[in-house]
Amino acid sequence: MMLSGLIFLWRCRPRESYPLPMKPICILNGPNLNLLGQRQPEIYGRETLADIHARCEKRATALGLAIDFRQSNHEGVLIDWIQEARAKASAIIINPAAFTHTSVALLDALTAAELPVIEVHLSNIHKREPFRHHSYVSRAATGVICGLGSKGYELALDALAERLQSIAETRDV
Ligand code: CA2
Repeated sequence: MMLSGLIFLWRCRPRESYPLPMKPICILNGPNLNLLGQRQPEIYGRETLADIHARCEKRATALGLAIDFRQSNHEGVLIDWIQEARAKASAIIINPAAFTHTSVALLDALTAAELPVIEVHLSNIHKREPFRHHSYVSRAATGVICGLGSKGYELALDALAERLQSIAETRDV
């Protein structure tokens, strides 16, 4: 087919069926979450972080999204990854673990990222010790999911898929 024919077909394509390639969703996990499945199963369940990663990959693929799944025990590393996400990701899902309750630095990094952010906790932090009831990170979060175990990560992906779709549509009109 002539080049002009191809250009004509490209210009006539229905917009909805050719979504723009989207940047990945950055999924960050904080300190000690690498120990999941090994201790405290009564609180955090029996799944390992690798199991949760696999569930997220599966859900993201079904939703037509890409993910970048990471874990660190170091606050500064998480902050570097959030700063990197500002340019390289379309949204952030974060389980900040214990930094949830201590870190203004993570809050500042998430605020500066100017991306949709979903905060996820495996356990219901409001049903636990009083020091876990407050989250610094929530001030920067679009939404917060807690108490639903690893299902919370999948629900966060569902919510972001819808949100990113509507952001893309608004930009298209
Ligand atoms: O419920 C959550 O997802 C938490 O973010 C988990 C954090 C906790 O500090 C937050 O208050 C709530 C703890 C993650 C540590 O996970 C472990 C897993 C197995 C063994 C020890 C720790």
